[in-house]
Amino acid sequence: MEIKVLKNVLDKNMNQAEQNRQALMKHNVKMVNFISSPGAGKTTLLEKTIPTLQETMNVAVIEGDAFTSKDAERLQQFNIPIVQINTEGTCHLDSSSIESAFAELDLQELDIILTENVGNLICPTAFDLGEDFRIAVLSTTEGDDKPAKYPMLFRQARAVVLNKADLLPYIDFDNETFKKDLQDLNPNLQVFETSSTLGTGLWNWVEWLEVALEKEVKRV
Ligand SMILES: Nc1nc2c(ncn2[C@@H]2O[C@H](COP(=O)(O)OP(=O)(O)OP(=O)(O)O)[C@@H](O)[C@H]2O)c(=O)[nH]1
Ligand SMILES: [Mg+2]
Repeated sequence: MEIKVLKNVLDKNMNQAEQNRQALMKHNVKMVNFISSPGAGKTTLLEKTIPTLQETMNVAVIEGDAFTSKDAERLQQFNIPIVQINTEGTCHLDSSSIESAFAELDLQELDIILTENVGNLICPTAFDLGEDFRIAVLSTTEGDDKPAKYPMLFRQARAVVLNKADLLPYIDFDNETFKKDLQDLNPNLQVFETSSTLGTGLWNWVEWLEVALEKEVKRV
């Protein structure tokens, strides 16, 4: 019985995700879904990524948080459309909340929507939002074993950003194990090493993201 209920929830989510995808394609907007544990650095990475994207594209952000609009407030400095979704304790965004966010945005005027999911390594992976691709953000302090222990996200993601690289000298993080586990899970995965606070490694990441978004345009 419970299994059936869960299946219905996921089916409903998938149907709405497909509609979201159609709406994005109609307006030629690309959407990226950023997923990580709480505090890995999604918002900080967005703070460092948006200024470059903004130079050539019309960017909007959908901020998913269980509570508060703290992250949306941090991004207000960029003068871009931001929609805050509070899930009131639920551990992930779903496709119907994204549909509601679309109603607050002028898709016609946009090129890209960056979606920051609720901080969680598991729940968001089960909910398609209609995005073009997913980015996994992992911080060094979470440990090199996280891809092996939480494989779903790393199988699905187009790229992994290993953030807080500035802390590597102070912690026990085996880069070889980390990269090998990623390779085993998903050989096509792009891996970037960044410090979003110091601003290192960001150039490669942003350049790759711009190209990946461009490819999405061609695919559509
Ligand atoms: N040392 C270091 N700290 C970082 C880095 N990136 C982010 N932080 C810090 O990590 C903390 C969490 O960063 P956020 O960007 O808020 O993380 P988040 O993933 O958006 O968090 P949630 O939205 O709550 O899931 C903040 O104190 C940041 O300053 C980094 O590259 N190096
Ligand atoms: Mg955040």
